[in-house]
Amino acid sequence: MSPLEKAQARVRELREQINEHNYRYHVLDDPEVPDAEYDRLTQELQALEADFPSLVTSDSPTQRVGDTPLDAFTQVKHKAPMLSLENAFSDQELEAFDQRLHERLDDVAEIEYACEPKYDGIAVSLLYENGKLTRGATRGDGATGEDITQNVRTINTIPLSLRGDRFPALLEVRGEIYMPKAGFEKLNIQALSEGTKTFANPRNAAAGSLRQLDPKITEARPLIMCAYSVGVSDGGSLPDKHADILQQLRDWGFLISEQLAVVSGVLGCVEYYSGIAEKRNGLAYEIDGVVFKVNRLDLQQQLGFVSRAPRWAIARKFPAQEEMTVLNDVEFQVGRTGAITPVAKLEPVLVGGVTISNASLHNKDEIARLGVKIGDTVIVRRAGDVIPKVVKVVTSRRPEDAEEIQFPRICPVCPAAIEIPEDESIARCTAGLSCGAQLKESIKHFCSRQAMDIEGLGDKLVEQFVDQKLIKSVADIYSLEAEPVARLERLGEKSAANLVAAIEKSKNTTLPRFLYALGIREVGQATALALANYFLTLELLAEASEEELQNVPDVGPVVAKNIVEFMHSSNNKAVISALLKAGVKWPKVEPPEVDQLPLDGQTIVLTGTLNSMSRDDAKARLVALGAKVVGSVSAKTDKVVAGPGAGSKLVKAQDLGIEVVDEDAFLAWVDELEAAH
Ligand code: I6G
Repeated sequence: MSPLEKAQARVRELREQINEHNYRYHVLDDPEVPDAEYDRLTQELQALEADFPSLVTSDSPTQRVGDTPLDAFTQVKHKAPMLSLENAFSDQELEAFDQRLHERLDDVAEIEYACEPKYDGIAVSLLYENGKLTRGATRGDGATGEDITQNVRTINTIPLSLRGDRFPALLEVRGEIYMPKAGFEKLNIQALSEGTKTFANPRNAAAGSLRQLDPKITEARPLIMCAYSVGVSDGGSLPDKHADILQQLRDWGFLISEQLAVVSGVLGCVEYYSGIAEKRNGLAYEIDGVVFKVNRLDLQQQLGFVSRAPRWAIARKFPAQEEMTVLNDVEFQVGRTGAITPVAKLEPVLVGGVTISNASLHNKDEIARLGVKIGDTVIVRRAGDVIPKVVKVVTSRRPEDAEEIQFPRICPVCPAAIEIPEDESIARCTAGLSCGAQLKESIKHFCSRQAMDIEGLGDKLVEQFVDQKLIKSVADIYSLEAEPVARLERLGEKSAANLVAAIEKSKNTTLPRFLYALGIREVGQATALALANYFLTLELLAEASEEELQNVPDVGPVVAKNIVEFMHSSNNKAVISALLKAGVKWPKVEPPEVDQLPLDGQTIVLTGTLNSMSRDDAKARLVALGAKVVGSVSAKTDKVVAGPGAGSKLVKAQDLGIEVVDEDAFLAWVDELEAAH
């Protein structure tokens, strides 16, 4: 064998192996070899192709990314129109659809439906000629789309050549290209840190990634294609049921939905819809509904089409997660530590089945990033359990009299001034507990589950007690009596008695809980625990100097200063002494055993929104592992967990070279630590 023949044989072998590994990894989700082996095979193939350029073919796995950016996308006419789907927004509309089909198919007792999630992405058409990918196009207007061949080639779930050999000579595969939620979040975090444009949702991110003239940019984006039908096929045969065609596509190398199911009758469809609706938040990708298709192709043919949609398919849509509304005003809320949060007051709008009239605007930076003004039409998004968010301004609808959002100079609740510390984006009221809002929030914090844990003394009740001047400081909680409480709050005798009993019970606490409940700035649960373990008594802690405090693990100069200021304030001294006098007590603190927790000594910042859990829960898990969770990024921060909406903290972390992880990486990390501990 000549060297060229030898190379040719090896190249063929390597391509087969690489394609097979790629298929197992991306389509079957069942990789057989570690990534390192895959990389070695690819490198060997690259080297051989470099030595023997005549062996390079366009479907080689090394040829996914082209070198030359396009000047513009060209228009392509689809071989068969890409239709749209009829929508159903209720079970009744779905039943009516099934009923209509029965009227046309009078000899079918119950219709079998193939069910798939409707991915929230971009519909594409992929043309295969003699098994080779020759063209990728967007749906466009259904008749004509844009040629995005260079870009679709970079997507690993799109085979450059079909597997096996029993495929039609001409095959047009259709599907949806989408960006998984995790990839979208990572992309936005990166964009924030680089100061480039963020995307409002994964669908826009997928669309933006596909509309790149330079395929290298598309390649760097986490895109997936899920095949959902065959548009045209010629010179070969296909199975006679839709679900079997999808299985066939899978064998040819395409990813199909892992949620594909076949059900019987409309009741089966309704059940499938509610099953997917329940799973929706936990799916790795966004979907906006489910699609039902008559499974038998002969019945599909009998049913035919109405105008631009098949009669045999319907999309049962979820309530939309994004809606347009008007920003009527911005209010400023004051938190426990005086932090001022701008809250968008929106023209009420139904989003995902819930009426939204408020959405957080986070801080000054976020307002600047959005470029939002009062009077603007905005897009609000409520995905999963996440707090509603303003994601975009529809600038084309900006009224002439749109007003700039002015941060107040005076606290919206009390007469104190507001200051914005340098290098922070957070504005604060400077009044401390004499500010009614901070008082309410600190009492709520004092009563909360992780602090004094007073069952039944929830936020609403605290607000009423403060408004009615029954409580002027946390110490007043312990002089509440059942009879006036029952009378004043119309709580009823029994609830009032229960509340007083819960207050009584909370007197037996622990020193770490008590310290945390005091609400000293930047003293979270982990710091409170570290302080208790170091000083053992409240008296010793109260007398400690800033210098001594900094001997406590993770207490830096800022926290030490906060503690000293707090303990030296005559108002706070009086409150603490009243609490002790009321009978708040805790068992003697024993010096801790030296057994270390896995995150002892680590300082972590959570920023942005988490999808799978609340920030409190994330924090509790970290604290239980020994970490200290703080609110601001500094050189002492070990790690930053950044979700969507992360702003200045993320940028600061990047500037300081601090490790930043997304929610997925965070979960994997704590899961591992918890399992090992
Ligand atoms: O837009 C679509 C999404 C998903 C579809 C579709 C689909 O199947 C799962 N199927 C058809 C036939 C069409 N649009 C026209």
